[in-house]
Amino acid sequence: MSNIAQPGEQAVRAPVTDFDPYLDSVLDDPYPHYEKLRELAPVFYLSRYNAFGLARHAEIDAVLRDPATFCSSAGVGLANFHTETPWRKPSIILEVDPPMHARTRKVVGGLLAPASINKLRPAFEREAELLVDRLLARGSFDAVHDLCEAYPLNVFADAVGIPAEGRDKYLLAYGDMVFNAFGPVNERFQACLAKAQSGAIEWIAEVCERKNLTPDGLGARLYQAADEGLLAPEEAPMLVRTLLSAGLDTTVFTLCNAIVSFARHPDQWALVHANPAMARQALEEVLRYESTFHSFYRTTTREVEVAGVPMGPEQKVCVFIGSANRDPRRWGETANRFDVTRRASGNMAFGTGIHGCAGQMIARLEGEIVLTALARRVKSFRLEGRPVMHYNNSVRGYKSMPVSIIAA
Ligand code: OVM
Repeated sequence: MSNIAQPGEQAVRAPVTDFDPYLDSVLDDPYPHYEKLRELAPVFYLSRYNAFGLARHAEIDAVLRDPATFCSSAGVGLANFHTETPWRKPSIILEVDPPMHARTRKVVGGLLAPASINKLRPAFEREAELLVDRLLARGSFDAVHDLCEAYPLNVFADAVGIPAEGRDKYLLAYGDMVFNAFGPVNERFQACLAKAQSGAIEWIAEVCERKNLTPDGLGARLYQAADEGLLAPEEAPMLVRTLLSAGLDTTVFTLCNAIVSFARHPDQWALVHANPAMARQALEEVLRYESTFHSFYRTTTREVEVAGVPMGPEQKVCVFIGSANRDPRRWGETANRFDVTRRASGNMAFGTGIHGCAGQMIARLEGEIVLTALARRVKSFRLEGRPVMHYNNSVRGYKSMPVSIIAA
């Protein structure tokens, strides 16, 4: 830590830190680092990345609710699209500002609203039951591959309406790249891009085409919205791409974070097992305690002060939502405790404001259904080895997790 600012030309009136949020060692356990950042100041400056940083709930909330000042159209990663070329065509819902944003968001918001997605519940429940049947028969398995990946790759990809062929090979690899791209162009980004370029990017473009989608899925409904004039024809495949970018890795990792949290806190699983109706509330606490998405950026559109710190225009501001979810200023002295009885709503796992996750209800639906199916039939989880982290620049999850389960 030093207080000598290196902001390019002008001095930064915030504490400067050489903290690197993207190191493996930080991603292993970011929470002690977040605590230091929250204690350091409401606004700090990340000298390695020439970006401001926010780690407290209140300031993050304020920034995310002010899209006119903290925009998304310059990219929500470290790269500034005004000066750097993005790795793919910008998203027409994530990486845009009002008024453009309102139009695409309305279509996707409607598509993923409860009234629409509640129709998916019976199929989602049936698949969860079948999956839990198979896992109970096996007793021990890799929770990442056999449960947390298997379920969304099956039910969510079916709901979108893409072919089964290629899902396991390309879908998660593509999302891995999308979420790495919200961080710096580091070794992790480069390796992931090389991998995505050997098939996944092309495959995604192909399955987003109308002719490759089932006629009744969420993807087809985006094309119908274009037919109705709500979207330009070329916008439909872009928004199918959004569903596939944002909807897989995130739900997979959320399930991973749920399993690891319950395996490590058997008393908390006992509560959910005793009362499976708690599943949705328990999921919310998982999302708070082990946020799936950990950090992303906004870009200033003008001179502005945050907590007394002046920022110029075109400044990147990193919001550590994984830290907001552990901020004792918001959650009290028990912020670091996994407690499924807590009122965890209001957490930042899905962001907030106009860009708050459009898919959060379908994400919760999947999580709730899987946890409910497990709660009814699994008495306990045991880790049969150390879970192996999946390192990504902005999302937190695992690549393997050997577990055994005891039937109720
Ligand atoms: C998109 C997109 C991709 C990833 C995440 C996301 C968190 C949106 O392609 O629009 O929201």
